[in-house]
Amino acid sequence: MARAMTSSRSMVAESADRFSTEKRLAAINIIIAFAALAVGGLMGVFQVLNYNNIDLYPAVKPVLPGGYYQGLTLHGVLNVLVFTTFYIIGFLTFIFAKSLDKPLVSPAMGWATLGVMATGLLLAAVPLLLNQATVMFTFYPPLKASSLYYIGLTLVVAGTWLLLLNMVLTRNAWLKANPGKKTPLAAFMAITTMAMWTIATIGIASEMIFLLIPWSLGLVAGTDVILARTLFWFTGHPIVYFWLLPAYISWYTLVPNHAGGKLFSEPMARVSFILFLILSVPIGIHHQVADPGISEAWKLVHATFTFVVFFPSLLTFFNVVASLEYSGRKRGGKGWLTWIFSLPWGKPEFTTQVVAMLLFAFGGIGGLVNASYNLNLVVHNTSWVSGHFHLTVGTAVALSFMGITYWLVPYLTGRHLWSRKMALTQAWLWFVGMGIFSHFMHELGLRGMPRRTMIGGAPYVLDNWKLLLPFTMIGGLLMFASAALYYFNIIMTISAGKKGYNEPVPFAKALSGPEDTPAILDRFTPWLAVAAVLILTNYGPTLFNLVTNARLNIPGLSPW
Ligand code: HAS
Ligand code: CU
Repeated sequence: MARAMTSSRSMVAESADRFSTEKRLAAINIIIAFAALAVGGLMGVFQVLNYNNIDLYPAVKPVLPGGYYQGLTLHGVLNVLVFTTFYIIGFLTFIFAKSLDKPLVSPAMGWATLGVMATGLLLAAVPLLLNQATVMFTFYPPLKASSLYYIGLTLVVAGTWLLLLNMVLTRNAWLKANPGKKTPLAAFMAITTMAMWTIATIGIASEMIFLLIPWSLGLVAGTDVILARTLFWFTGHPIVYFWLLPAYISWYTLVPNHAGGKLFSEPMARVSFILFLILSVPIGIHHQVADPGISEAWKLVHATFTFVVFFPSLLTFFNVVASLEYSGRKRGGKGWLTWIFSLPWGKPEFTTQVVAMLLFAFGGIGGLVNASYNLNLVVHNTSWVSGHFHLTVGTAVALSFMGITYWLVPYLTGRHLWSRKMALTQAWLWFVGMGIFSHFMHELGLRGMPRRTMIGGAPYVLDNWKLLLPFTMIGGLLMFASAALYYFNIIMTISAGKKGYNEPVPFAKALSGPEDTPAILDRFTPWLAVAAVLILTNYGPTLFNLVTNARLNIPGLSPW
């Protein structure tokens, strides 16, 4: 932490400007995020080696007494809870304020956000490292962790609520000073993301406060497993859009500028985000198709709505590719598809994010398979699902977040990126490594390989898995090499990058911008009302049934 604070201080070279608080907050959050990813990512390498019977866990037993499953828990928690959340809070704080051209009204609340989240992280880290919380990032009961783990994660979530409050107050002040103006696109998207997320967290907060924390403290003897899972997925599905939407903010409001062009349509971009606000939460039961205790009818309703939430991503697909085509043609590109070659492939911040998009198209299509009621029964709990989320959160999100730092770290430090070539190599290595890894994880899942299972040394490994497992290792090692290049390049940038970087935040203009945006696409209340109605109809009966029939009688298990 102390080291993080010192380097963040050096990252914020030009301190005395209007946005110094936002810049510091962005820097510290992003440092914590990437520190978490370093450890979480390393655990991934251990897993893929274990798949291939290279078992490194005995060698690290003093620090990782829980072996494979403790490593897997760290992999999930650090990568998809800590890396994502801290990065997102830092990035959104910064991009929101810069896009409004107005600092947050309460810097103190900004620091409190970080303070509460960091305290939560420290509390959760203790049992995680002591092997007292080896319950995976989904912490399904009856697996039972130390209460510090649940309390810590709850604090991380509660800290994020403060950012929404700060954003709303800041936007209100901005609207007063700018009557009749539309909220700038990136700021609008940042608030929408935080509003969606805050509604989504009602599930996990209730699960923690009413079930898991009292249970882990010994105040109640048991818990209700299905109620706990249902509250978890109330948050656990929309959390994936909480991870994705900040990447979308970059694809819409920054990447068209990196590409040398403009965003195709701002109104369409707003429609996409409003649809996410409405539709992200009331579909979480698609993670529980195989669970008992929930009626088939509601499972089908949630599956159907999942197909509807495909639509805002298809809008994004169209809008982003149209923006890229505009840029490619503006740069002299011709032909149906050959304009693609005129895009600025030598720019790391551009290429990193566009290759992330390419893999995301496949991750998205796989999502449709998951969402189909009958097909879900084939892929659920197999390594297919791990293949799916490594393309989505592991690439669309994580690789885009790296791509963003290729301009943001120079912006925050005033130093040029140390090596652009190394950055480009990093992006393509991730693309190839992840492409191989996730393809074979999908295929192994179809052949019945379970997820979240120590495959190395297992007696039931089928011959037709053995043929494919080495490819997961090749993919994993390529990603490891990519990550090593990333960290090396960023550390060299901060410590030895050429001074004198002085570019503005690269916001893109739009071909069809605020002037074409109807007022309803800059409002929140009507859409929040629609969201509330859909959540009540889609979750109301199931939750009512589970709560009224809840029996807190399942004791905890800590089998590690
Ligand atoms: Fe998912 C399971 C369904 C998206 C993450 N998902 C998971 C889990 C995770 C996860 C972590 O219905 C496992 C949770 C656990 O531990 O159990 N998912 C979907 C669907 C979508 C989807 C329908 N998932 C995501 C995203 C994630 C994510 C995004 C993280 C960020 N997922 C499911 C289901 C399950 C599930 C079931 C449960 C499975 C089970 O049984 O356990 C959709 O939202 C996807 C829409 C995406 C698209 C792609 C659009 C493409 C774009 C890029 C275009 C640009 C290009 C560039 C191609 C339609 C926007 C062109 C370039 C040029 C040069 C021209
Ligand atoms: Cu989901």
